[in-house]
Amino acid sequence: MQEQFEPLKNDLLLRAARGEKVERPPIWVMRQAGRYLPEYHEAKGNRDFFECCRTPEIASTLTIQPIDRYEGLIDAAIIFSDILVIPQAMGMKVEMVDKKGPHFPEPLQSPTDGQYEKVMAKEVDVKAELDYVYKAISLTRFKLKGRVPLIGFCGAPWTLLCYMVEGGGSKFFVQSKKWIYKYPTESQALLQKIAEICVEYLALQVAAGAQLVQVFDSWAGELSPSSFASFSLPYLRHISANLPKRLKEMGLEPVPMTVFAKGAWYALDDLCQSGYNVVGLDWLHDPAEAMRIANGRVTIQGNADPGMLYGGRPAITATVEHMVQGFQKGKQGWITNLGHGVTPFVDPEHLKFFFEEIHRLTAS
Ligand code: 1CP
Repeated sequence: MQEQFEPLKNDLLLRAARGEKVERPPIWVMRQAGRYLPEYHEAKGNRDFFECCRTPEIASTLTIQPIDRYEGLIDAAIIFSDILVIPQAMGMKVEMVDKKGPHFPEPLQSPTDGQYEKVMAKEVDVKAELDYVYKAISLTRFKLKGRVPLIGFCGAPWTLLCYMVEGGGSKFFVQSKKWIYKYPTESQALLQKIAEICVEYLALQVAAGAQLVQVFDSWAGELSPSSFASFSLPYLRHISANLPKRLKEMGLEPVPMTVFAKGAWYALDDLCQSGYNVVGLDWLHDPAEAMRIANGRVTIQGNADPGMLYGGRPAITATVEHMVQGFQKGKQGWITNLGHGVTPFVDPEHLKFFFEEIHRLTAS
């Protein structure tokens, strides 16, 4: 499969992820494809969000839009998809409601509600159910012609459990907390099942052409340090321990792996030895302090507050200066990113200025 693609012209991201010395830190941002871009709305039209994910031609177009717009400024593409395709593959219905976000009409209510038993009993054919993602990845690799590497991803077990029991985004996480505190054993069985699907799903993304994979634990910060240790970390570790084994079985080389556990500042030390090459950070961390804790064990990815993009040029320059200084100019061990995804109302020109400032301030 891999031979059919043009050789990579820019491998900065992969080298930095492996901890090698680099000329400058690589740059990309989470949610770089999406609602803040006028060309996204134009290409999407009034198509349903998941229909875009399921149509390789559209998914690849949306993936490449930021690479074209920010030509020469960013160093990676991330496949246009969503973390909620795994619950869909597990047999749950998920809709994307315009301006509101994801909605599960039938969330898991309790271990005896019938839905849970159905989800646990279903043997998921990860290859067949998510075939459209692999096709989108291969088509995108083909269309990228080696300009930048392509990142594959999945949601972390804990974050996916939250959506499956809450039925969508949440403010108080009532159901998620009910599940882990009232039904810990059944929660762990579900987390394990999701983790196994994640391994197979990421392996098949790599087989299709993904060159680095990221696991998004967007709701890690809702857990306490001890509940993170019971309900998130073991499953993140399951993925990092088993993905390389699965790739080997498939006759494939390992790829760098990134974990992004948003809000889990208390777990940085543990995350630095959780089997991932890269640890993504949100903006609750001070860059210099995070580098001190990481102490060369992993590459750090992050971590500007996406909100500073609303502050205009002076705010962007000040944020980049602080970050570049804390991450020691990023000649080793730093991938530049925001601390979370680009938000919908960001001016694409401000994001461009953010990229330009990183280039300017890391040039030596
Ligand atoms: O450019 C990219 O980053 C690639 C595409 C991508 C990724 C990596 C999308 C497209 N979604 C995701 C991951 C994702 N999806 C996460 C993890 C990252 C994060 O924390 O931001 C999460 C939590 C989701 C769930 C989700 N999907 C939400 C959040 C809802 C909530 O609970 O607050 C929303 C709004 C979506 C829809 C979505 N996914 C992606 C896009 C472009 C959109 C917006 C769709 C639209 O309205 O047009």
